[in-house]
Amino acid sequence: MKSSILTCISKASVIVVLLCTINFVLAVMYYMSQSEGKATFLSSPLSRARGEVVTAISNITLIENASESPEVRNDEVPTCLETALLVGPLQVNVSNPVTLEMVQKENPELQEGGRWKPSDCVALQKVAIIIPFRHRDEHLKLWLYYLHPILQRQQLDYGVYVINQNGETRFNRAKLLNVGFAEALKEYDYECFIFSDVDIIPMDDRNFYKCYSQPRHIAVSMAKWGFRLPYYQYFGGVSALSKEQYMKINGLPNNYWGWGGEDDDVYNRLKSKGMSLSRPNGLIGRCRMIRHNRDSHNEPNPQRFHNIAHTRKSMESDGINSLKYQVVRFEKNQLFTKITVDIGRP
Ligand code: UDH
Ligand code: MN
Repeated sequence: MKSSILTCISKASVIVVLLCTINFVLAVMYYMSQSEGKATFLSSPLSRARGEVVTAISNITLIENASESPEVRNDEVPTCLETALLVGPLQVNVSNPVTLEMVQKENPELQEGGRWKPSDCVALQKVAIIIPFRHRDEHLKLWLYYLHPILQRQQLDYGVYVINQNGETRFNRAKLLNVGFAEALKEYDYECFIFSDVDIIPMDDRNFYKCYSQPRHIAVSMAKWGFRLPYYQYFGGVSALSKEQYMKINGLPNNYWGWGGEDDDVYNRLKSKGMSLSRPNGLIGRCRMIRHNRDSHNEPNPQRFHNIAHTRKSMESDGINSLKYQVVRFEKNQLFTKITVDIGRP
């Protein structure tokens, strides 16, 4: 009985050993077949393609890494932070004379024609500053002296256009401004237009020379009116219109010869197209106007009251769509572009 049990156990062990051996052989065969499959897979076109994808990804990664290095980051220029360089209230002393050489020296980065834009960030807006002009060289020097540094602190991509009325015919401020709009657009893709008298200087650099969702009145608070508006509808002195706002009102009127009324006409145009005014507050909006006598050939225009009463009708046919002029001289210096223009006579 005992020996038959032993025989049974030894038979069972032989079977177990046999099974183990078979299992081992099968496992080895399976492993080999797997590694062969892997080898085939790696050498297949698909595996090469994958290899390339991997390479491509590692290239992209390399590029991304490279973009984090300072050299390449310069290509991804950030938008300017608009308040970064502002100083707030400014001392404006217009009784100290300045020279163009002084202005030039203090603004070495200006490009020909009075152009400038920030070098380390993308400007807030492309702004053309249009100044109606005749025989005001002393005022222009002061304007350039004060405004260039302000416009640079406001980080605008800007150009200064002085539109000089040729000859001694009666002055026409608004028509000169229309010429400035047309001429500036021939040069650059400006999106905002500042129409500024040559004798008004802002006293706070937080008063942006840029455009807003509504037409912007900039010279809102002047000493000569006790630092308040002369009347609520006043839109004179310095104002800003985007290209779209300007086109919507058919530009400015061409038929105001002599002093006065053209700014009220623009206000009427804006109102008739359903726009409202945007303004800085009375503190930030403080401006200094250089004192002066009335110029010759710019007497108050007696027709202005009649014209203002008919803006709604006249604006359709009088404006940028009817502008005619002849450029007499086109000059560029470091501080501004001067366009001398024949705008005809009344
Ligand atoms: N402008 C010129 N030359 C002229 C006339 C006007 O350049 O001969 C331009 C200049 O940009 C000026 C703007 O047009 O800033 C407006 O004209 P203005 O300065 O004569 O207008 P303002 O409302 O005149 O300042 C008010 C008359 C001042 C008389 C005050 C007498 N005490
Ligand atoms: Mn003036």
